Amino acid sequence: VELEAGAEVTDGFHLLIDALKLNDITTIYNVPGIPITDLGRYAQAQGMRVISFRHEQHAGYAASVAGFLTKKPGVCMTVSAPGFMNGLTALANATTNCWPMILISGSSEREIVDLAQGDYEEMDQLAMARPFCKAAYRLNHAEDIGIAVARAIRSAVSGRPGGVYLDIPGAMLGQVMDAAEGAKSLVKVIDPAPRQTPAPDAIARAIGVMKEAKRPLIVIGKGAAYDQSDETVRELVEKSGYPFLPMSMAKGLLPDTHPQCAAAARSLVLKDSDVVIMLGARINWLLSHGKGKQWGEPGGKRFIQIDIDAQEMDSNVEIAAPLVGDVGSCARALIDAMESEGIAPPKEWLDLVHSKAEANMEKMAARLQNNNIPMDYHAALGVLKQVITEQPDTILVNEGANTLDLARSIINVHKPRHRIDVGTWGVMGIGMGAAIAAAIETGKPVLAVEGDSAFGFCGMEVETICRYKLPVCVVVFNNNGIYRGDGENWGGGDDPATTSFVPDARYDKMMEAFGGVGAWVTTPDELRRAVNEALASGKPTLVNAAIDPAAGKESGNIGNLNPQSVVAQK
Ligand code: OXT
Ligand code: ADP
Ligand code: MG
Repeated sequence: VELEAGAEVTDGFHLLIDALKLNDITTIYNVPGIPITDLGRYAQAQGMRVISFRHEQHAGYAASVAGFLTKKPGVCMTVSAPGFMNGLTALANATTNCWPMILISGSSEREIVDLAQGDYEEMDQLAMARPFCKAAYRLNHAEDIGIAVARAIRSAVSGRPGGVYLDIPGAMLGQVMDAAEGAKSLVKVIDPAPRQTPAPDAIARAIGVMKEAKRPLIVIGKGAAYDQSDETVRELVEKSGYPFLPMSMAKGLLPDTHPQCAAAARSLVLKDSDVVIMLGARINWLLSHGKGKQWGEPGGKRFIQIDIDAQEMDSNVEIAAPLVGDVGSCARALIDAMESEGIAPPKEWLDLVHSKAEANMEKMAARLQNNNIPMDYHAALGVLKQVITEQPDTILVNEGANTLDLARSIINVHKPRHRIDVGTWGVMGIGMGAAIAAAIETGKPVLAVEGDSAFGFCGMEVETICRYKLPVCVVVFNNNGIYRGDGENWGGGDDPATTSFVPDARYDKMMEAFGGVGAWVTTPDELRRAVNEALASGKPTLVNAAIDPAAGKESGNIGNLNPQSVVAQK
């Protein structure tokens, strides 16, 4: 580029930052190093929030969760090859969960990489990224930054959201441009995720199915939580009168205490319903693919599916009435069309669901009261349930196996997007990244309920939590292992069982090592006190809760997914 002498100039570093800021992206989840160290520094200097992590996977998870919470792409920034690959897991996880995220990674000299001449951290990152995301772009020239960032944003949030990769060869950052030309090259994305309204005939078809329903159900998924049409969803549920079943991260979109909530009658409603409205939820493994004995008589169901992605229809079972569009527009169109149709489910069905839910809740309530030492999951989760009921603004982060499955059914969620967990892949290690993003993006207190194994995947990020003084209380359910702490060593040698950890490990000391508060608790009362103190003070805290090593089940609620050897020899 020819520059006039004395002209004001800009460069790749600054154009990239300006392009993000122009599109209201104000936070970067980052791990510094060659070639993006100064990019992070300049971003901070230009008023962006740059949150530096200890490992890219957690920066990436944080970015993806920021995407889920805000409907704007969360941005993660990494160095080349190994840093890029550490971030790639999170990018793939974002795409799998339909969350918008942009992974920006520095990369090595194109000329050297393409000739495989052994550059510093050489890797063809663009090619590597492609299968793991919705779209992948490389930026070779500073004058293309505006368009590249615009494409990345639109790709991440439009249609079904997902991960986008943006490859930044280090040399591009140093390219110089005339400042005025540079400013003109930037693009502000207009209407990045246009609303998609369903066709009237598709709505009429859905109403036709609803009119014949005797035992209807609405399954609400995290696509609906993402859409943020909270009031419209509530109106659809309440005007239809249908019982609703929230998927894990859709809990709280309507409060779990809502009279139409069928969470505590899950088996019954899946088996006995005749018409099911899927609202931003895929019929995947989490719903047994819509088949099998969980779903009752084969052919006994008709599905109405609301999804932004037309390709999702008939993925596992026939969809009688596909409604392709965003949740808010589809729900609104259904509500408007329903008014004149007198849609109301038979009272016997509602009574049946209600009485099953009540019975399950009563059974559960009794189990939460116990004072066993060591604590079991129910006693400890009973305490946390009460804490969240008293402080419903707290965002709950949750991972583990038993710690996850039991917390999901025990802890009521009262507000939309106030529960973040392992998502579609059941991934361990999302907890600290999710907690950090939740605190940064919402400013609310966060309670992260973690299995001791789950915590181990991301535990070093407690330093990040302390460094940024985030109001995060981590509770580690310490049962000395994966699923259970009393695992057997089938080989009979001296090594610990494959699922066991050092017993009574003092994870609380990790938090203390970085200036946070640590507590080791063995009773429900101690747990309650420690968590309440943490939430009141807003100080980074780790409560290490001793849980009975014999209390858990193999793989929690999904033990049926474990293959069995026919050779019983151990
Ligand atoms: O109706 P019925 O009678 O059936 O009863 C249901 C509800 O009606 C009722 N219910 C209630 N009753 C009363 N009151 C209320 N309020 C209420 N609400 C509900 O309760 C039952 C159950 O209801 P639920 O929970 O809604 O339904 P269910 O049947 O469980 O739902 C099915 C699913 C599939 C939707 C649900 O189970 C689900 O969402 N599951 C997600 C499971 C998941 O993703 N698990 C995580 C992965 S497990 C495994 O892979 C692990 N690994 C391997 C690994 C992973 N994952 N990642 C990586 C990167 N590397 C390795 C590892 C290492 S887990 C793991 C670590 C585990 O150890 P930890 O130490 O961390 O954890 P601990 O186990 O605690 O030791
Ligand atoms: P859950 O795990 O809660 O069941 P899934 O992640 O399986 O939910 O499904 C979410 C679905 O929501 C995806 O199929 C996705 O295409 C869809 N989706 C995402 N955003 C929207 C939106 N704004 N409107 C409609 N559907 C959406
Ligand atoms: Mg455990």
